[in-house]
Amino acid sequence: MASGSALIFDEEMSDYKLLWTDPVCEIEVPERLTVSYEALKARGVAERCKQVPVRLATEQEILLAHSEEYLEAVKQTLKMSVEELKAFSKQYNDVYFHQNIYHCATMAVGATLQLVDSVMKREVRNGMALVRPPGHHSQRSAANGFCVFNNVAIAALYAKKTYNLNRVLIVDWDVHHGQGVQYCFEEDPSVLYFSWHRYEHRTFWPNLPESDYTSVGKDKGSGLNVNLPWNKVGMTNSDYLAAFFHVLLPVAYEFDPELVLVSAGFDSAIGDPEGEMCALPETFAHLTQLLMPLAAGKMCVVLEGGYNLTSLAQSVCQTVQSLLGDPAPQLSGLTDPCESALDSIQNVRSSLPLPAVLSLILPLAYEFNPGLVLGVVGDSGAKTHLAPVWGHLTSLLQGLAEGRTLTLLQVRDIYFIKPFQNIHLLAVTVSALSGAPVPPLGPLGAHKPEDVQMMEKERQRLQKRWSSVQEGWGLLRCTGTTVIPQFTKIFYGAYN
Ligand code: Q6P
Ligand code: ZN
Repeated sequence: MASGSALIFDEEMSDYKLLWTDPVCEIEVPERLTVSYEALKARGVAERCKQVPVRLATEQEILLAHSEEYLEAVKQTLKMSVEELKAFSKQYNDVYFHQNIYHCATMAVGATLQLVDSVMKREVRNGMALVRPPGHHSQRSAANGFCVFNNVAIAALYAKKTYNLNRVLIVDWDVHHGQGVQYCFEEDPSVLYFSWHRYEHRTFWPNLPESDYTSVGKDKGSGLNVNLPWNKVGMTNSDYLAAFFHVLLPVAYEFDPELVLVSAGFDSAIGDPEGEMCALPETFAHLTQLLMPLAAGKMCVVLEGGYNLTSLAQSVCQTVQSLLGDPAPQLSGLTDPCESALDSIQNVRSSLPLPAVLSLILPLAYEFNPGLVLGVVGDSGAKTHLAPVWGHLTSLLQGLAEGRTLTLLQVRDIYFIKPFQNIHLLAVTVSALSGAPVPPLGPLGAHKPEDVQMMEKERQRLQKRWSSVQEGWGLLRCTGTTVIPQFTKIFYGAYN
């Protein structure tokens, strides 16, 4: 079984910078990379990772997502004078070029592909690539928003091609919309793209109508592009977790990815001048952990934005520590999301067919903020097909109580009554408790109406006490909502 986390970084990617005055571009500095790496070293995190060398991407790899004309144009920049670089940059929006950026951009793609290879060949379970320039705004024939080549889009195309993958999930938690990634996969049914982003009703950069929740993908890719626009600044831990519980995790579980790629921008963290959001670095430990049960743990995290050097470095450390399996710090004071976040979440939920079950137990548990998680599995939970579900719940609940989880298997007789079922359950639960990857749940079938009704009854019962499952947006309000049947079974056991 794959274990360990890769860390991919090379100081060479800090060898380019803005050469003229430009207030928009001045925040994208070489120190972004060096402070992140230094923080990982200072906390002893870097040395716990498998340090994988970078490489340069081949032209063929870059051409997976870009046109030949564009590649040739970018290549010319290595011979340009400062004046020529300035003029070249002007063709595009919010991006600057430097004689060394072509080299760094090629290395950023190569570093990302090294990470994909390490994870797909099971040399490590997961990992992070610290790269510059970032990628998610870059398009087939255009640089944009500090991005030259689209690292994560190329990684998804490369992974699909090299490892014959049918389902890749891209989670873009950068505070800007990765429109370049959206354009690349809009019609592709094999890539699910999720992005949240500062939008403020289209008044925030890049001011695109297609960044709104109404862009759900086209043709065969319909339903596989998920945009969650934030229409106010100041979003908090609670808002981010609510977005995961009520939007991303349900769709991601239904999609059942074979690989998870994260466009990890930390300009969505507190103190960032671009994002102006309020989520703490510790929240990224939880976001990372909540994605780890997917794809049997195969997760590649790739740096995008993040312009407050303190907040960036702390957030990077939190993310890598979660990848390594460290318990996530407790988040206190979680409540229901703010009005504006709720509105965005409702909007995106009603524009997509959504399964809903995780939306009950996770918000409740996070709001309660327990000091210990006690799981009890009875005989009814011991059915063979439910064992992986317990594994997933066990993993997802490990974000609570700093990972202090205790599971009680209450089966009548573990060896003599249905020994296979019980031992299977035991094996999956123990492996989840020890932080090992859980087997994917596989395709999820349709729900039964009585299960949906039962869930809604539970929510109504619970809403009197818990603000995180209030009427109006809990599970079942949107039409077309489906419930993951395997999870529903567990809730019968859990609440009755
Ligand atoms: C922001 C450009 C915004 C002007 C509004 C991974 C990194 C990024 C780039 C943001 C470019 N100007 N104040 O790309 O998404 O953080
Ligand atoms: Zn950004």
